Amino acid sequence: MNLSPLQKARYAYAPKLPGMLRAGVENIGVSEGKETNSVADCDKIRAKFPNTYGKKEITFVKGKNTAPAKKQVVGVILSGGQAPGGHNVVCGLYDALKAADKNNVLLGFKGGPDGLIYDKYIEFTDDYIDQYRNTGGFDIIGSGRTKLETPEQFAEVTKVCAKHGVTAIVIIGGDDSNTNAAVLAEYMAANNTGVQVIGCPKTIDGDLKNEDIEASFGFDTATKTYSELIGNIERDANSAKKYWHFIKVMGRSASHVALECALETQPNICLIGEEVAAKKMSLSQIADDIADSVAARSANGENFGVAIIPEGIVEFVPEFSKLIAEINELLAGEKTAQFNALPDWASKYEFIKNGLTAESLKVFDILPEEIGKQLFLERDPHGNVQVSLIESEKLFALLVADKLKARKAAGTFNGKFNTQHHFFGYEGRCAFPSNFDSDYCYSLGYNAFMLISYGYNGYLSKVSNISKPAEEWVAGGMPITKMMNMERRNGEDKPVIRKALVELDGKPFKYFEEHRKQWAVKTAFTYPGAIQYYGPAEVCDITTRTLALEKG
Ligand code: FBP
Repeated sequence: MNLSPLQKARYAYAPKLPGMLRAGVENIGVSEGKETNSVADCDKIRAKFPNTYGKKEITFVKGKNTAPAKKQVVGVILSGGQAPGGHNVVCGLYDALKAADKNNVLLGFKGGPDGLIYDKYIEFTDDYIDQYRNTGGFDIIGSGRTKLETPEQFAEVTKVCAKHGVTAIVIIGGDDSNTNAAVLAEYMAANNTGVQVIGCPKTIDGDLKNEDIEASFGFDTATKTYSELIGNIERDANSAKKYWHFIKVMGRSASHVALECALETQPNICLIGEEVAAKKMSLSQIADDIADSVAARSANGENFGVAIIPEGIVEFVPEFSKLIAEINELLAGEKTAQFNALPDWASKYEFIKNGLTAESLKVFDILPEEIGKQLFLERDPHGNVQVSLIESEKLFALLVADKLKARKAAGTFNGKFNTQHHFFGYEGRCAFPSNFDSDYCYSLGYNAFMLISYGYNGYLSKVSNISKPAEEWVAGGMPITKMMNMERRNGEDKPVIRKALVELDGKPFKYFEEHRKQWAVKTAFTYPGAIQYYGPAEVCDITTRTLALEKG
């Protein structure tokens, strides 16, 4: 393999563990805290998880390791979208497991949950693991989005575990994957398989967090990567002074990524989906707000700017999500083929016009034609519009252009509005993990093994106090059921980990809200630059503005 100088250097990086995990596995004791309850719907969650509900919170401490001696064969999977640091979770898990006993085995099941169901795996060795230390990506074993949730799947997984003598499974994933980890843990306990299940909190979207999990891994590196790019664009905009840049960033169901990038770069505009939903804003209102910023800046002679748009924004606009729901109905089942067979856009438009309510047709008619067509082109395997594929960065640029045209005609706008569009998502998901994510992920993996060795089941590996230097981090575990509540999913009430949306009364949003009026008019850009891996800790090891503000 050809290695870049940075890759060679990163192989040699020694991730920092929390203080209490530094003395070696034989010197890690455990302290059990209070019994736990789920965040809501306690009775219903308890009824669904009779074997794993209400367990105690765990903190590791410096002291004698009292875990029973046992040979461990651990299986690990990566689940869902890539997030920087996933490799280090596996490396931390491997190192702890081998430090406890050289005969312990780590199996990597390939391609996500499918690997566990269809028994596709590799056994990790030192040589194999060493190629992936402190690197981005999930290519060590691959990932997948199969949901591990049915009794049939669990039965297959149980067979695979029995075949290899697997004692524990580690699931590295987001809120849905860890919900499934909790269900699998309960199944394993109810069926006396002896297999433990431990989760690790992953997702660049940042929406797997709560009072116990301060951040999901990958959010730090991904947002730093996007912020570097946004800062570079801001500097270009401020140099050329001729374009408004509309930048969509990943983050499907929550706007944490957009908010963090805005805190890092101080753009003129940043939309926050949760606010749009709370204020029931319409597309037209949002476009008007952006047009106000364009006009105010133009009046100051600044015909340029930067707007950040979260990927999931359209789903937060009430009138738009209603339109999408109606389109999904309109094209359900056979009707897609009927629609596709229509010869031209005019006849397709007629079909649409007859199928939508007057209210939704009005919204559809506001959309630029190319975006309107996108709603009918891209369907997911369940026949739904793939909202994340809608080019919302273009949508808002076009809607703003329309507003400004009208203002020009009315004599209230006299400036220029030329746009560029960008989408930053995949650019950040496999970046070399920052020092923070390298350390945090390695710690999560190491800690996951400690939970296994002490016999815990249905826990999420928890490393907290992470806005402080790693020495002060606190390692432990939290029953996943503590993070759960009942939610309506596909027409059924299901126990799920509560997804963390941007809190409009939280400190990160409040800070943004206090400053955004000024940023909308003045050029107040900040340029974070590239992630630094070597140098002073205050440059290289600091984590996100979101976490800094949340932790005060
Ligand atoms: P996870 O929730 O699985 O971590 O993935 C998040 C994400 O990166 C989103 O930001 C994005 O919408 C999605 O994955 C894209 O995934 P895919 O490329 O599989 O469509």
